[in-house]
Amino acid sequence: MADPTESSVQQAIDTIRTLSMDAVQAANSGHPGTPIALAPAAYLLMNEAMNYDPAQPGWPNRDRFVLSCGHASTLLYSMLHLAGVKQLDANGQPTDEAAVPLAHLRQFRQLDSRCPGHPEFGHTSGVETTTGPLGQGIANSVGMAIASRWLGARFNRPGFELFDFDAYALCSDGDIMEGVGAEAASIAGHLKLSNLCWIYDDNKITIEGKTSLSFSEDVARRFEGYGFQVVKVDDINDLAAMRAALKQFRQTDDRPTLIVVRSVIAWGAPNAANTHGAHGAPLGEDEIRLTKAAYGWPEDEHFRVPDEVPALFADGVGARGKQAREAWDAMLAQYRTKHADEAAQLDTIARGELPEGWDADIKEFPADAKGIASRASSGKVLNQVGKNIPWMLGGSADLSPSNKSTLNFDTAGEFSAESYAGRNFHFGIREHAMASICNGMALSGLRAYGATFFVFTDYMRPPMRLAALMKLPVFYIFTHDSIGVGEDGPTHQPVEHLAALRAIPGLNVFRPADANEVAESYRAILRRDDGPSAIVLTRQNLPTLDRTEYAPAAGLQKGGYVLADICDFESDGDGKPDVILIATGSEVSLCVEARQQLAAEGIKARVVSLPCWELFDAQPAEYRNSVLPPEVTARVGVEAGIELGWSKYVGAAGRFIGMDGYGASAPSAVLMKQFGFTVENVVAAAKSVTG
Ligand SMILES: Cc1ncc(C[n+]2csc(CCOP(=O)(O)OP(=O)(O)O)c2C)c(N)n1
Ligand SMILES: [Mg+2]
Repeated sequence: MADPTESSVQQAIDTIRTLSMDAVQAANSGHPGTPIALAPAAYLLMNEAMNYDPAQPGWPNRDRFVLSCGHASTLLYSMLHLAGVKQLDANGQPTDEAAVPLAHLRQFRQLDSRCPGHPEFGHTSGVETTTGPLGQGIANSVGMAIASRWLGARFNRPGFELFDFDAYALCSDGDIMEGVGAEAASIAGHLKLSNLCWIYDDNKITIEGKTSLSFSEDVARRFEGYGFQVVKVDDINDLAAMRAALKQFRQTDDRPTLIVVRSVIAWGAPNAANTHGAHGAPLGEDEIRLTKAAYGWPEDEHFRVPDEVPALFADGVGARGKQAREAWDAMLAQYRTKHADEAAQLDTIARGELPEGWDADIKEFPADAKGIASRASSGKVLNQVGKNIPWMLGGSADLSPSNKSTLNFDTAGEFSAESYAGRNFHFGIREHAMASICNGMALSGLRAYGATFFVFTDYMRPPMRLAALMKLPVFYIFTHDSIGVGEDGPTHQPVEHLAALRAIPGLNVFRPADANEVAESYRAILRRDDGPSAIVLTRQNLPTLDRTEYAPAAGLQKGGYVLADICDFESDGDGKPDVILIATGSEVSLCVEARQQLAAEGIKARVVSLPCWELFDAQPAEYRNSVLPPEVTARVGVEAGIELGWSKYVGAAGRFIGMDGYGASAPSAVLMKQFGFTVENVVAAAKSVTG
């Protein structure tokens, strides 16, 4: 194809601009100014720079485009429409249907449109990640760049460059101001991710007005300090300068690139340009007419797509991407014959499955009254499964010795700028970016995990929520789960955190009672392919229950199960318990002991272990009622956390033993006693509810 003329490029850019303003106007809601301003960058990326096949937006080695400033969503939708990106089916296979038909763009922000207010992964093919919360997209893109490097290091062979994709992100002042962006940039620079390119829209405008209200740092120097190459472009409409900047990125192989580009929000709109009003309100029909006139566009036409524009994309990214993807397919076919095992692994990754027999090495923990901290049993199980799942990888925010989150078998290795094949990550003290990076890795097919102290989940809540929203099978290892932390005191003792995580729809939260429940938790977590999970673990030892005496730990798969029943009383009465003791994690063994004491006094207690509320609540009513018979209203709930949420299990007639304030600095055993987590207290509560 001959190089397109500058006028045809300009026409394509103006089509993106006008589609974006028309969509916002039709919705009477949205953000027109930034899509208008950034249209040249989006055009050049998609149609000239990226290795991307619109017919196969799931192609594993495609370059990624992340719109981190998700409010500019119409920019992405217009581009996906014009490039002719196809929608993928539920199995990730391309269909003939457009991902963004014009009819959907006309229905921007309306129910069931493929063009929701902010881009949603899984809803619209071509949307690489859900964005809107500023800072998340750029942090995700670091995870994608990492995934590219890791896949390359693990799977490429001489003559087979299967993975070398780049990750591009468009970002705004908000992305650059948010702390998570700084954390992510810091680690990206450290890891020398030269396949990462952020284009920062330095438009000097945010919602409240000029950035001078709150932002005066030298962004370029900051990023140079992180180890980025920084390229400045004075005007986003200077296409030659933009092309040169993108070329400079591609030619740099030792560090990531930040392109700082000046733009004018709502460029070309005679009254709205360069005003903060253009950020989040429709331009209005009159201003749209004036703006279209300024572009030399028919003023009264809406959603106009000149025939030449889709053709330009078809000749550009369409042709280039098809060729690249077909060459890649051919390479993969060859690779299959030479590296069959690796190819089979890639197929398994693509299907979102795990290798056959991945859990075969999980060993049962023998009964042990002294027991083992659940963080320690977790470390063992993590390694037993990790060995068998080559693409399970992750690390801690500088707490791996405490979190027991290291993969310590020979082939695991450490991920660093010098070795991208390693599976142990050092995220540094950056919990927020850690979880966002895990999302980016998961979006690239990897089974990523992050670890820290449970109390610091507050630092990583936004990306956990997004993992749940995007249905990503990321998992989190959280240790030091309660006042059982002991001497570190209330700053390090989670209290409301279980309730806070359970409040996130789609996040499965596991708090296993002993080592065998830990093992079962990993089974449940890794088997899940449609959402994130957290495992919440103790610092202190927990007895390993004798499963010949108590119910098998496999009961965990249903979220909750009868651990110890009233069998001692079988000959006596109606077979129903007098009282049900319900607990999670470290408090389960208290209930087990309390049951024995109650039995000595002729009170029939059932113990229910309830390690995962989300799984339990998803069981049929019949099962739930068999565990917690509605007619047995004498119930005691025990958990070293706040009561929020427990009423649905303990009911109005029940009692809850938990925390209603912060802990204190003292040895763990002292605190457990001080705050009422004793067998006596459980026994007394049980008696009080049985009246
Ligand atoms: C974490 C987060 N905080 C706040 C917002 C609400 N919000 C949306 S855009 C924006 C700032 C707009 O300024 P900028 O990022 O420079 O985007 P521009 O208007 O230049 O496109 C804010 C505060 C958000 N989306 N995410
Ligand atoms: Mg801005």
